[in-house]
Amino acid sequence: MGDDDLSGGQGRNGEELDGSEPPEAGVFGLGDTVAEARVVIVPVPWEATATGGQGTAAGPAAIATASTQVDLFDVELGEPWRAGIAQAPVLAQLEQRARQARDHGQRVVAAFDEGRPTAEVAADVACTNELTQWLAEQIESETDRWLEAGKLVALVGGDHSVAFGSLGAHAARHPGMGVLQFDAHADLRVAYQGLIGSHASVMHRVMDELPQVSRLVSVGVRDLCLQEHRGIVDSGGRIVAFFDADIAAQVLKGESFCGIAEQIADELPEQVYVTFDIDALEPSLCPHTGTPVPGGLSFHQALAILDALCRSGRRIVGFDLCEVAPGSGGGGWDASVGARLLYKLIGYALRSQRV
Ligand SMILES: [Mn+2]
Repeated sequence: MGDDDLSGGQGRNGEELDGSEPPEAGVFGLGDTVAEARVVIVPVPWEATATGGQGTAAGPAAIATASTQVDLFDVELGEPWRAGIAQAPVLAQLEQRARQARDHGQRVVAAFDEGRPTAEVAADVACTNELTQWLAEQIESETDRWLEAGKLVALVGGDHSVAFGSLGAHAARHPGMGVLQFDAHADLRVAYQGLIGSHASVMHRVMDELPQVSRLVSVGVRDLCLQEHRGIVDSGGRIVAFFDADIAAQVLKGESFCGIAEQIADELPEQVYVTFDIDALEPSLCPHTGTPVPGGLSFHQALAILDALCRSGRRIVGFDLCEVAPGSGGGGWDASVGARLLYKLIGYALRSQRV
């Protein structure tokens, strides 16, 4: 379709255009309202406790912008967009409180980095924790509201700590659910730097405060401390880690990745929440994320795991995508990968509803 031909021809999705299509205004260029859409994206531009590079607070907006370039037809998944996908507005007060949390949080992180006594920043720790708790409650009630309305909720962060509220809402509705965590880090630290809402301790918080979560299966982990490793070993099987090094070694020896993906799926119960930290992927796919680590999953390996989950008959009850950071240069690569991964997550989650 030429630029000067606006009256007909084919749209991005290959459909014949007759001028009556809905305005391509929303996420993925769709015109769905949140009321109509089966999938509701909840954007959480929040980044209180970044310890590495910054920028993930800009993730939701960058992904939304990049999403308009994603082809709506997907060779693997067909046409997920037909279910309706819409983005909810950013929660009231969130951006203002996110700025406050970031200012307090950065003072804590700076004191830690400079080796100053944490007592010096006790007030900042308290304020950050209070704001983090406010956010978790807001996200949990907002998520619950969408679940009550029968929506499939896709939370888009923000740093990984924002997943906690969404996990809480889903766990309450699906007792016994499992969590499939894609991540370079275990995120099992206990209140990292005194911050309960640190991105580095979000899974510890989940295991500690959400007894409805029967099992956590982590994939791609390649950066963790001894205490976190002990936490996994001592969890009595409630936490299962497929370390990146082990996966890489198996693949290098010629083992089938599809077989590994099936093993990962088999560790999970019937209902699964997927929490996807983009840094699980190879850093070339997320160069501006806060804490990139060499190694990691390829894009297709991550999808193969989601595919195995669906094939096994398990159901994805909800999911999030966190730590996508567009980078200060304005390059759109991180957001482009993020938007495509988001569309795949939506597609697999929808597919898993039918089985
Ligand atoms: Mn993480």
